[in-house]
Amino acid sequence: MRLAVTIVLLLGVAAFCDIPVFQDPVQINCAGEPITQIFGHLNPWMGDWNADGKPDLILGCFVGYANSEFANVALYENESDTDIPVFNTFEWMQGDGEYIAMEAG
Ligand SMILES: [Ca+2]
Repeated sequence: MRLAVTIVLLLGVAAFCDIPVFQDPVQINCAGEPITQIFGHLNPWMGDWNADGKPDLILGCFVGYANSEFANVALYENESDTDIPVFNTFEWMQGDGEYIAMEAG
């Protein structure tokens, strides 16, 4: 009896849960090389930063190369005219002439 109740409960829970379905992972490259960082903790966001109609990659980095004591934000402008983004360069984002930075750690 206990087993039957457990099975019914599990089936009931499963009926109301949306199980996420993901596509296969895709490696993102810049100039043909994988976008990586030694310390990891990358925080990507896609948005049209320069308002050209193409989504750009904005990447929060745990430790930036612009200033190793702070986390920085890298901007990869999308150069593609198709639905598949192409990134060939990046720059550390700045505001008022200073690198955008947050304390890391
Ligand atoms: Ca854009």
